[in-house]
Amino acid sequence: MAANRDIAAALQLLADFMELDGVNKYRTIAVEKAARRVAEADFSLADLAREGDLTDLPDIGPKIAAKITEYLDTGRIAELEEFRSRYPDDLVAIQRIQGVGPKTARKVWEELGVSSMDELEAAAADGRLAALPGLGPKTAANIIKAIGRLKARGSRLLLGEVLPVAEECVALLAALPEAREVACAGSVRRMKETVKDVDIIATASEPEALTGAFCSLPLVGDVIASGPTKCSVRTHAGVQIDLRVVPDGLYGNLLQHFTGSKEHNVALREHAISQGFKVSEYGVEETASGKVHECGSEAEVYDLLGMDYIPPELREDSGEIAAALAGALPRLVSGADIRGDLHVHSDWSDGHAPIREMARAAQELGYEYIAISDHSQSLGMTGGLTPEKLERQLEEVARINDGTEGFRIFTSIEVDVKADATLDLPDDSLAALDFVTVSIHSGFTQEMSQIMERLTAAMEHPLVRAIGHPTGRLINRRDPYEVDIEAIIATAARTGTALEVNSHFQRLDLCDLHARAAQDAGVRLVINSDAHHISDLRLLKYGIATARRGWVRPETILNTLTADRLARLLERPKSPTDT
Ligand code: DGT
Ligand code: CA
Ligand code: ZN
Repeated sequence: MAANRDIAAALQLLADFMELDGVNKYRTIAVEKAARRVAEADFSLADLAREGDLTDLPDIGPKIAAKITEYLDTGRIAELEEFRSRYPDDLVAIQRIQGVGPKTARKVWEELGVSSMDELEAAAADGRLAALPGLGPKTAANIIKAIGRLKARGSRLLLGEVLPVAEECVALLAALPEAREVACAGSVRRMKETVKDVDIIATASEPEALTGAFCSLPLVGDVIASGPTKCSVRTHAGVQIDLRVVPDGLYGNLLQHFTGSKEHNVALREHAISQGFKVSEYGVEETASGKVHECGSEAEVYDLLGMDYIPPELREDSGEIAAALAGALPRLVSGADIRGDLHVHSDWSDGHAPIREMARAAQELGYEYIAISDHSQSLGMTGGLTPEKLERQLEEVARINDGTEGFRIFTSIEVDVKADATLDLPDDSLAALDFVTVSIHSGFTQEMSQIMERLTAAMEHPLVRAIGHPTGRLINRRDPYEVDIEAIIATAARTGTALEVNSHFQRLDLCDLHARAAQDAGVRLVINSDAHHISDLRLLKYGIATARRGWVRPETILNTLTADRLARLLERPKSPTDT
C-alpha cells in the first residue's frame, strides 16, 4: 500500500510539472499545499481513503482527492503521466534550482537540449548558458554555485521538521509498561541544524515488547528492518527512525556512543588511550588490567575519564574535551535563563495574532516581556508599519501595558535597511521605541560591498539595538547574502549592537559557529523566535540549542536580563560595554 510519502511525492511532482508548464498558479499552489498536507499527516492516507473521506482533510478538495484515489488504485496519476510524456523528469529538479525557475528551465531544454543536472552544469561551465538571451555570466555562475550546494546537501532534513516526530516517538515508547529508559541519541540529541535520521536508545524489561510496539506505531509508514532488540522504520513523512534496545548496565556507554558525534567519539577514544583506557560501546576498559567498567549513565563514562560531563550540543570535537578535562566548560544558556522574546510579530503586520494574545501566550510561557516588532512600511505585502500606523500601535501597546501586571511589552520594530542603506522609517519614529531591530528583506542579491554597507550603516546608527537574522540564509533553500561575517561581528562589537540568533528552524541565523565567534568578540546576542503565530513562540528552543552549540553563556544573551534591567539598559544610549 502506498505510503503518504509516495502520494506526497507524486502530488509534488505534479505541482512541479504544472509550474514548469505554466498552468494557472492557483491550481499549482493548491496541489502543492495538498502535497505538504499529505507529507505531514501522521496517519495513513491509504487507510483514510478506504475507511473515510479524504476531503475531511484541510487542503484536500474533491479534485485532489480524486487524484489521490487514482494514485492509490492504479499507482499513477494520468495528468502527471501526460506531463512526463512531454518533458524530461529532471527538468523539474532544474527549475527548482535557486536562480533558475520554470522559464529558464524550459529555455535551456528547448535551446540547448539540457535535460539533466549534469548537462546544466556543463552548459553553465562552458559558456553556452551565458550566451542565451536573457541569461548571462552571472546567472551561469550562480547556477554552478547552486548545483554545488545541492550536491553537498544530500537529503538532510531540518531539525525542526524531525524533532517533534522524534519527541513524540520517545514519549510513546516511554509510556509503555515494559520501557525503562528511552532517549534520543545522534544528531537530534546534539540539536544539529540538519539531521539524516533519528536514533533512539532504550532499556526495557522486555525488549521485544518495545520493538514490537515501535514497529506498529501509527506514525510508521514502513518497517525497514526489525529484530528483537533493534529495528528501523520510516514514518509516513519519510523520516527514518532507528530504535536500539540495550542492556541496562550498558545504557550509559551506548547512549554516549550513539549520541556521537563520530568526531567527538574519535577524539574521546584517543584521549582515553593516552590515559590507559579503551572506550567503546561495550564499556570502558582499563587496558592494563582488562577490567571493564559498564556504565549505567553517561556521566559515569566522562567521570571515569577524568573529565566533566559534556552536554550533547558540544560534542563536535571543537575543544570540548580539553575544556572538560580542565573543568572549563562554559555554563550554557538554557530555556530557564530566558526571560523574554525581543522579536515577535502581531497582526499589525504579517503576524496572525493580536498583540494582546501574543503577550498573554508569552506570559503563559513564563516570560517577563516581549517586544512587538512588526515589519516596516517598505514591506508592503506584509502590511508593514508607516510612521502613523506605528504611532497608533504604540498607543495600543501602552493600553495593554497599563492593564497588565507582572509583564511588559517593549515597543519595537523590525525595520528594513533598504537597498540604498537607509532605514525604512525616520529617526523620530525610531526614537520613540524601546528596541529597534534592523533586518534585510530586499536586495538579497547585491554584492558584498553593498550588503555590508547596509549592515554597517544600520549598526552604526545610534538607535539600532540589534540586527535580525544577520546572514539571511534559509537552510537548504537559500544561501546567506554576500556577507563578511567577521566584519559584522567586529562592527557589532565596536558599536554595541546585538546580533540575533533567529530561532526559526529554517533560519538559525546566526548559526552555532557564528554565535560562538560573536561571543568571543564580546558581542551581545539576542535569541528571538521571530514568531508570526502564537505557537511560534516555542521555536525559541531551536535558537537556544544553536546558542548552546556555540558555547554561549547566559551573560552573553540580552534576553536573559530581567525586564527591569533590560529597561534600564535601553534607557541609556547603546555602547560596547553595556551590561
Ligand atoms: P546524522 O544522522 O548524519 O544526522 O548524524 P549522527 O551523528 O546521528 O550519525 P549517525 O546516525 O550515522 O550515527 C549515530 C552516532 O553513532 C554517531 O553520532 C556516532 C556513532 N557512530 C556511528 N558511526 C560511527 C563510527 O564509525 N565511529 C564512531 N566512533 N562512532 C560512530
Ligand atoms: Ca543519526
Ligand atoms: Zn524578519
